[in-house]
Amino acid sequence: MSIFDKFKRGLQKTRDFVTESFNRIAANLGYFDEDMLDELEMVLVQADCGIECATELTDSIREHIKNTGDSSVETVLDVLRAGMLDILKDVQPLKLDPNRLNILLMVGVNGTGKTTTCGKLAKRYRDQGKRVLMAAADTFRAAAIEQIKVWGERTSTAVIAHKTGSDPSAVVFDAIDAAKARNTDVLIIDTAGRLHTKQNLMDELAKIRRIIGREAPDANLETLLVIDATTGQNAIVQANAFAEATDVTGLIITKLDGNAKGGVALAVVKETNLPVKLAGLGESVDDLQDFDSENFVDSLLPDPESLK
Ligand SMILES: Nc1nc2c(ncn2[C@@H]2O[C@H](COP(=O)(O)OP(=O)(O)OP(=O)(O)O)[C@@H](O)[C@H]2O)c(=O)[nH]1
Ligand SMILES: [Mg+2]
Repeated sequence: MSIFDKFKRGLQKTRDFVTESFNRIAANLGYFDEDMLDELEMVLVQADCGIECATELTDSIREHIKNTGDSSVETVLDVLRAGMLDILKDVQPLKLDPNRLNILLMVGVNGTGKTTTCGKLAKRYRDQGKRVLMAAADTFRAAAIEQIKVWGERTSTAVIAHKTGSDPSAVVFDAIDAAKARNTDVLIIDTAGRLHTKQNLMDELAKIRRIIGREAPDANLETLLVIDATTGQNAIVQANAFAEATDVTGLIITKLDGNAKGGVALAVVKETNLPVKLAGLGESVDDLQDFDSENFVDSLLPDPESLK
């Protein structure tokens, strides 16, 4: 399956919603008037693009219509597409540095898909022939260590783990030690889900970061905030809080396949200016893709052929 097909399959619910809305609003007319543009703005809000984004996108359509007099459905769709691509212009895929240890630190609130994404990434890099190690630095939940070990078995990746309740920074310390000894290419660190409002948990994350800075100062560190697309606009609040507490270098947006709210990627990028690096498009090990703006936008918006 091509990458475009994977995005299309994952974002089908959002695309169906947007396509139906386009057809409902502009049915039989073939053009957009002011009221219809207001409706389109609401559709974008419902697809979770965020009010700011939705306003910016529809304003640029209004501007275009004013300048050209062309309000055809095809043109509106083209301008909308260009506006979305502009918001996502700084997206960059996750790159490993081949000459040093790469550390991927996964952070985020509970249940966003951190552990699953660790497993998917381990699979990706194992398939590329890299030396991969995982660290079970979620010592908070009893089942968490077991869960990452299962992913370790599934992907033939070694997992450094301590007991439940132990200090996650100590796990990270040992994992870095092991990574150096084993000449590891990629160390993937799973951490506990934490509410961005709980200061002690955010402090724990800062401690993990200090350990990495001290023990692996030369490593290429990516702190990846995992965001669940189905949490809606709360994702923005989380992203801002995490970005403040730790130097987040990129976003991973998971569960884009989950509902018709795929637009949240636009809202989060607009609000945080952080690059989206990866997209989670399903629960299986291969359902992780480099975030690709063109594929994303083309999967979110109606296929011009499907417009009545
Ligand atoms: N549909 C879908 N489900 C996903 C995706 N990524 C993760 N999940 C599911 O989301 C649920 C939670 O995933 P975990 O990986 O355990 O999340 P976590 O962030 O590690 O959770 P905590 O450790 O409790 O904070 C699981 O049922 C996963 O299968 C995705 O991209 N799409
Ligand atoms: Mg987890």
